[in-house]
Amino acid sequence: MLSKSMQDALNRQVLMEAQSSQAYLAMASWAEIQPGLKGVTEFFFRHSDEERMHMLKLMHFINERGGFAIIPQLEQPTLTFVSLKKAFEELMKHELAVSASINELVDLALKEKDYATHNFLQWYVMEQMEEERLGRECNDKLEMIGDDKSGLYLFDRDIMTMDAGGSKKR
Ligand code: OFO
Repeated sequence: MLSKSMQDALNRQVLMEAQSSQAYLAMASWAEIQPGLKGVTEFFFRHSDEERMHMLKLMHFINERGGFAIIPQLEQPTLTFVSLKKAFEELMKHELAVSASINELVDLALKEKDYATHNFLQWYVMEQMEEERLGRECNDKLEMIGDDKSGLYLFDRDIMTMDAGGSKKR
């Protein structure tokens, strides 16, 4: 059985994953109307779906452990970006905030000696490591590319084969 404090904290994470999904959905819609960003568009759509899956996984866990998963109200995410680089910088900032939030949940689980939740959260710890790695890789490449159009062309092509968040692990 989840404690009230753990249940509330997990529900805050449900909100965070839902916000992540919305944020990447907005990036996908923006990318879709930019010329030549087909690969990036697919990447963001896929990433948005993965965040929704992260949210659902949390919801099932909360409900299965005697709690009640709350469907959160969402804020409108950023809709437009001055450049692809800015969109990926935002993605990276977002992922770092999610990692910090997961770490706080792990802390709380340990403090409460809630080992089942602690064990459940390890999947998210690994997932965030992967997402941070991927975010950093994209940001580094875009930094290198700058305004070079052929570099952007290759980035868009390559991102189609990059793992958008460890989907192989599921
Ligand atoms: Fe849910 O993994 Fe990113 O945010």
